[in-house]
Amino acid sequence: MGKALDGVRILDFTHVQSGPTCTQLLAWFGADVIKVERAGAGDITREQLRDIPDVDSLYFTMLNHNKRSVTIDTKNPEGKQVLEALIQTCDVLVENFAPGALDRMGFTWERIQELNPRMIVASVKGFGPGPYEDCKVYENVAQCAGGAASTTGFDDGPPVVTGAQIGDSGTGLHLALGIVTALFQRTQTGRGQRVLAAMQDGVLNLCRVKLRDQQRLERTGMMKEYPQYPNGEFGEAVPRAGNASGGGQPGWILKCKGWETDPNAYIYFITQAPVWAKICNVIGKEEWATDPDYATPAARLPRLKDIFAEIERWTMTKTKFEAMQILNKYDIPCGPILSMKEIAEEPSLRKTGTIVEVDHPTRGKYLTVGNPIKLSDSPTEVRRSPLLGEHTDEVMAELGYSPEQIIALRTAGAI
Ligand code: CAO
Repeated sequence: MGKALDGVRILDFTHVQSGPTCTQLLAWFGADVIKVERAGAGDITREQLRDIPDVDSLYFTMLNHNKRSVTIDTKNPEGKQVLEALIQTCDVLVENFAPGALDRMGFTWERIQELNPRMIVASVKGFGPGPYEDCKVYENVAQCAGGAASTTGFDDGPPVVTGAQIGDSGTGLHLALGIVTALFQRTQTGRGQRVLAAMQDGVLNLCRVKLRDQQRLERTGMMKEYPQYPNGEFGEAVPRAGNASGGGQPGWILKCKGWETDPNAYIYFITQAPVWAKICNVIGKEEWATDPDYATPAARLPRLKDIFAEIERWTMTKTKFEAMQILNKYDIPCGPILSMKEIAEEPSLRKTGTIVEVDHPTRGKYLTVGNPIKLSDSPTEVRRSPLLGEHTDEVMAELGYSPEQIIALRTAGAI
């Protein structure tokens, strides 16, 4: 079966996490992704957080599936020529170097346009134009600058970063959408264009509801669904809301049976208004369904702490899975707190290809997260990440270099 991006060639100049997330998705959709790395070293993540000596780390392998790897010294004059040949034969150049690095290599937007006017140049940077545009940025910096950290955690504690890599993987995802959109526009205009996804912007986009709340706060001085209401204090900025759920459907994380020893024996419980009577029945507080102090969402808001404490008395008598089963019967929205171990072992995620076991020549078998976006006409096959420079000769031959020229370039240190 064909793939959605069959025929699209990507010059992948990405490293670490944000850029590689993007190009991996494009590769899963069928693009030919040629990852350019520095000879001898490669993407720095190959050697970061290694669990097996001298073997590509899981950090690298899990972000670089379905790609080919070529090693080129892009600061060597002959290496630059090879890169020019690649620019002329690819549709998209994706990069997430520090600001200015591509220009310093000699590959300005103008130069790339000269070489290939159809080329789409897609970049991840920490910040867009402005006071921080020259800064190098990693995941947690973006989470802090994009509004996630100031709105995450508990009111009486410091800002907290989230385990979800919204700065890196989140921005890679934004960039991938920009690239396919630019490819689509190119079918009309015939021209390439620049695509920029700044990590601060990507995080802020995911924190959209918090900017909504900032304006609500400024208008009304409070937000009733936040745990600060009615007893705590609201300041000038959106506060940290602990585990409260927004959107007017109060929720909280509650202990389940075994919580004393299992750090993940918890459930997320939402007291959705239409099922309030059912919740009262399940937890044995039938009288709350008609008691004016509890019967309506507005009446419940100032009592949420006590209400969740009462519900927790019930959830603590059940495991999170038992509670799920019972609550689902009544359409009460809830979710178990799943550990990574539980997720890794979940058969249904294996079946859908969301968790995939991959074999690697030096590492052996490992688990990865497959393509979370499922296309019915473009199924994803997850193939192992390339070894450093594994496809240099293959790609050079495709570019028209003879075996002798390849040897000469290697001798010159260009590849
Ligand atoms: N041959 C020769 N030189 C190469 C090369 C190659 N194949 N590939 C890269 N280089 C050079 C670059 O040209 C650059 O050289 P100069 O500094 O002389 O211009 C140099 O390698 C280092 O690139 P870098 O500055 O991007 O790398 P770093 O490790 O210092 O910084 C990072 C890493 C991620 C902080 C920075 O790249 C960045 O801010 N990127 C944008 C934001 C981003 O994506 N952050 C998320 C990363 S995932 O957490």
